[in-house]
Amino acid sequence: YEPDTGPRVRVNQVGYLPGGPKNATIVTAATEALPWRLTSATGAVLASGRSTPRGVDEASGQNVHSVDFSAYRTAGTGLTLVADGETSHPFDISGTVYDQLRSDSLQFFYAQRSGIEIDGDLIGEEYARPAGHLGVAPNQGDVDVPCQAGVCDYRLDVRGGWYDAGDHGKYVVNGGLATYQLLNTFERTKTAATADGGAALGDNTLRVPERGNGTPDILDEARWELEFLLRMQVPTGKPLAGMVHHKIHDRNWTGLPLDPADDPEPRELHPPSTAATLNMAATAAQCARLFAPYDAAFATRCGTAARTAYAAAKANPARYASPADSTGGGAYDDSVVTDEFYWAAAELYLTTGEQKYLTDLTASPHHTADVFDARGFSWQGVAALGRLDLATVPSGLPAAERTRIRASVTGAADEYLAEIADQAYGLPMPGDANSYFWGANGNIINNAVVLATAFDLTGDAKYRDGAVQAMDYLLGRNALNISYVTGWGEHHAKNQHSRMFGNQSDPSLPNPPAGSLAGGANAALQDPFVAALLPGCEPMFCYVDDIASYSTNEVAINWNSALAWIASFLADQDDA
Ligand code: 9MR
Repeated sequence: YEPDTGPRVRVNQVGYLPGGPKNATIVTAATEALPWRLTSATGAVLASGRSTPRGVDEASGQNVHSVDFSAYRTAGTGLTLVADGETSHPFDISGTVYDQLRSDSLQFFYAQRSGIEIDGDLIGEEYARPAGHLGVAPNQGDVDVPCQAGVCDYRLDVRGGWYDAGDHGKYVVNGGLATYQLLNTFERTKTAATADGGAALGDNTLRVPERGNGTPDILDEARWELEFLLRMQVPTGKPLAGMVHHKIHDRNWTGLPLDPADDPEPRELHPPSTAATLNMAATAAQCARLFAPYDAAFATRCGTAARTAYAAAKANPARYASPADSTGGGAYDDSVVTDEFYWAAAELYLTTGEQKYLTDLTASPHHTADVFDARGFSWQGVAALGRLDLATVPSGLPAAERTRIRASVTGAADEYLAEIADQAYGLPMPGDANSYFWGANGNIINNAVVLATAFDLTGDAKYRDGAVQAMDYLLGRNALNISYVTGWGEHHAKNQHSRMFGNQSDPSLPNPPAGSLAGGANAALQDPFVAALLPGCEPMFCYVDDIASYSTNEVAINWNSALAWIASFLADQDDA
């Protein structure tokens, strides 16, 4: 199998910010510097220079050169980069390249909503669908859901929330990360200079049914999941009261395609877990402080739930979801929860200012540890979430502590910058196969989030420029010459694995909406389709835009939440 990788000059197919970095990669046999030229839509030469030979790139196995045309800063559309007899895909230079990506990436969450009719007037008629999983036949959930055998003797109403990904499961652990990132995208507008007070994320900025209700739409979207997370809590008077069920999903795996409203499988609650309980505690604590100005009663409900969940987790610190529990839904197992404790204590401290949470926070092994992994934070490793919020959200932390915490963010960002400089494709991850795993596109963005936060803290443009380079990789500057975001770039992913979208499985279905991110190259080839198609692939080539490949090409809330965060940050960079 030979993928069609198009022109050998690789660019960010969407575009570059006028004052930002402008980098490209040439795949070539040449070992000496090559001349390049930047051309306008009419063929005029706008800039020219010589490439830098980089040798063989570890992640792709290709001999490559890099091109830096950052010095050219004039806006334009339909530009191309020409080198070695090849013309790149066209791109723009514009201060608004990312503006629409902010709303497109957030729109994905509305498309993933469970328990509500999806309104075609808001999202496009092709995406309209009836409410799923409200207990209307043939659905069997999610308003009166029993537990798996032997897990509990009660039933819960756990309607709502977002479908996790291409399946119809709803997992508290992963929902927690996505909710954090949406809430944090909003919270950033309160502290970041370039966010201009958050007007772009206010009410009436997204196509959601709640628009115009006086609450910022991104909070309305996050609330759809928060209400679900709160419903997953074990009721008072029951065993493990205050803990949170790990997940709810179908008893058996279903096939593609399947409209949520047509899913006939029994739905079941899986055992409460410490990780899920702390994910709810952390995000409910964020909810309590962010909703206070808009809906005091909801903020109070969140605050109470966060406190009771945290206390329950402390009383039950080692209830782990089983790695074997992956029939009908993903396992999302995690047997190290010290990071979840740290994150939840941080959020509760930031919300309440109470000493007991500060005590737990400072006693955590993560408080002084390096929490920023070279390969990004994820649903399983969440200490960075607490650290980023401690660095950015105003609190009563002593000044020296705050300084130390902020220095840990910029220190990690410096390491990601060094990695970017090392990579011929400019991504902030090491070049070996270990960086290409299931959902790594989300982790790549999460490293960009750390870079962007370092920029917010310091105003030093090198950090913003690092975040931009990470996006270059996702939007086309890569070995496959593909943009991993549907609808964005000349050649983009559009056949992501999903039961709800995808005309590869049913010609009457639309592909995922614009702004949907694919999981990305995964050298472990963890689905039968890529295992058969791509044996021996170089890491950056271990991806295919086919609906069958769930381990490289699925949509998911945790990677789209990363995309929404960074798109919102980049849309704010008007001066770059
Ligand atoms: O993103 C998850 C990845 O980190 C795991 O390695 C993988 C296998 O357990 O599962 C991924 O999450 C999937 C989940 O299990 C079920 N819904 C779809 C998720 C995205 O592919």
